[in-house]
Amino acid sequence: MSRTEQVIRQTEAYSANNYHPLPVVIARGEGVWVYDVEGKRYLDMLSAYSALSHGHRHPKIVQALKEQADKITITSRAFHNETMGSFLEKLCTLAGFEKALPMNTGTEAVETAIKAARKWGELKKGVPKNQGEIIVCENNFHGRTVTVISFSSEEQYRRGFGPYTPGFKIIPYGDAKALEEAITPNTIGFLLEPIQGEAGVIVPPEGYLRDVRRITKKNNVLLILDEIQTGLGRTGKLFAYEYEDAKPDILTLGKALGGGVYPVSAILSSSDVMDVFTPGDHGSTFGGNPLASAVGEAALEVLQEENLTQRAQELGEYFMAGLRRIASPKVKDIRGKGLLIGVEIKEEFGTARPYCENLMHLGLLCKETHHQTIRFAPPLVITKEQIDWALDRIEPVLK
Ligand code: IF1
Repeated sequence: MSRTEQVIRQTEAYSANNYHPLPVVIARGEGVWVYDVEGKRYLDMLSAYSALSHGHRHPKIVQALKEQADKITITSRAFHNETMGSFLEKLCTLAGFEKALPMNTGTEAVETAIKAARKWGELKKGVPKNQGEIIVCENNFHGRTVTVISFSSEEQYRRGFGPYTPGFKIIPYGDAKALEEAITPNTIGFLLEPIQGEAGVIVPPEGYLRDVRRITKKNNVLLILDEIQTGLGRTGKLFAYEYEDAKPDILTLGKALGGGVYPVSAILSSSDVMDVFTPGDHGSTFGGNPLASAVGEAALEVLQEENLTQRAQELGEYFMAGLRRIASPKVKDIRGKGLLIGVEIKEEFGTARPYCENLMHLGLLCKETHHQTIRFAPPLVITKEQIDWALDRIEPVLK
């Protein structure tokens, strides 16, 4: 039995069966490359769903992790630590927000945003107690907690997990008129992804985010943008909302904020919103810990020093053009922004999974989403030559 089969067997013997991974066991990673237990090399075109925008084990980020690990790692928020303030100042300054609240996973950031919006609705908008409503979009993905899947439109993410948290209304994505019609005096927020990742890299119509920003402002509704996947350079802008000047009232970040080495997430907002939290209202054992803060600050420094946003813009256009040049009759659509790209396979040519399996055999790792779409989201440190290397393997598989 090969090492791969041995590890997979052991994993399946003891792990809940909550994923269906490709049959590859990754043992090492460096930049855009990962190596399996047989020593085979793969180009990582998934980047852990955009948590690895800086590439695997970026030296400066690993260095920050190691140095901090030799000083102090966890303190809890019962005491101050010397790294969190510095990290949050850098984050707020870079993103242009007054305040941040650090958490660990993306879902926790989304839950924190929901709590902030609900309390703001009651204290500042004057919505009657427990009547606050948050509007969300069909095919949203914002995480896996019970409250967050309560407003998912994907049956599999909900099945068996009820009873569900009330207070959410689902409208079609990309339709500003539907938003206008859904708003009531009790609406406190509108939560959406600027580009829907898990739904299959769905880019909304031109002008949608601009309209949404105008409509929410006009109705005193908080615009809550979930940039956990699209944020921090992935789409060719620091934040995807910049394409349409749709700066939100609350921004959720995660994934790449941890530099590919540690779970780091946060919400960013104004003092007016953030001040609804008073000591003891909300928290987390690990939120804002010294390790997370040191890594988060290094991730932001590398993002700027290596112009990762600019790279995503230029290399995303280059990659998209290369994919379009393949012109495979099996491809229904190629969409995305920057280095967040989805290639949709026509249903008559089967689902995307076999294409991902074929690409794996050719040394390229990617993942299907919602059956028909192959998602390509390489680390933002990828080079043109590596994109050419990928295209040389994608072409025969798509054809
Ligand atoms: C899985 C994909 C899924 C996210 C957005 C919040 C979260 C995510 C926009 C929650 C997380 C991950 C979760 C992972 C697979 C991946 C994913 F969209 F990226 F492909 F599931 F849809 N907002 N997305 O994309 O962040 O709590 O996971 O840190 O759950 O299977 P998290």
